[in-house]
Amino acid sequence: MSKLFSKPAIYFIMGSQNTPGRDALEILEAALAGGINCFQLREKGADALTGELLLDFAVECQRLCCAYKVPFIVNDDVELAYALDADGIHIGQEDMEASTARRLMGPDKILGVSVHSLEEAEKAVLSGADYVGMGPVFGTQSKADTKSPAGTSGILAVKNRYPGLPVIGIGGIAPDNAGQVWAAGADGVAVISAIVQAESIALQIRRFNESIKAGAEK
Ligand code: TPS
Repeated sequence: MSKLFSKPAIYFIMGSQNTPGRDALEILEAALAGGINCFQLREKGADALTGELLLDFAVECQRLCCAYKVPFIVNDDVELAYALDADGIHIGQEDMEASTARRLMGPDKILGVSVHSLEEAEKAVLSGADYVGMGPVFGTQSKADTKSPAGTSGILAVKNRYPGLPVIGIGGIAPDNAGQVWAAGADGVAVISAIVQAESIALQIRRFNESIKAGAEK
């Protein structure tokens, strides 16, 4: 795989719980066709798929990502990521130790870690993280146990300490505020609701791409 996040990334995150009454695979395909460059499968909460249903859904997501040559990353579930030979795993602070995930997945898989501070980013780097997801930058409805919005200062601090570490901003990011995230030096924006809930996913991703240029001019 080419270097991770070598160009600004529109990193889409979704689970079936984010698309009630709609076809999640159709939404993923629209996002892939629209130009996302990373995907994370995040099945969470009371309605999350489990067992065979989860496996079948995950296989379909992976197949679509593969067709569009977009990395397929699994949130939290190392067993699933390993079974599918996914491209990577994303670990939160309340999940398995990132260093354990690194050991179980091997040296060649992508390891991402959610962080809220420079200290957590330092620990993630020592655990072998390839990138960190930093947030919530803005207020988010998509995560139940989330911390209060931190703005872009954490991204600035982590990029200052680790210029070569890819930092992905997350939490309430939409095309109209993404410019601030790019301006702070983020390598990507990770997004659930602003993509899932968009009337036109293609148009929304185009707007995200336009925000990259707007951010650079700030
Ligand atoms: C790359 N996380 C922090 S805020 C949030 C999530 C899932 C909700 C965003 O939804 N970084 C990465 N992956 C993760 N899973 C997290 C952090 C954890 P919305 O865009 O609707 O505000």
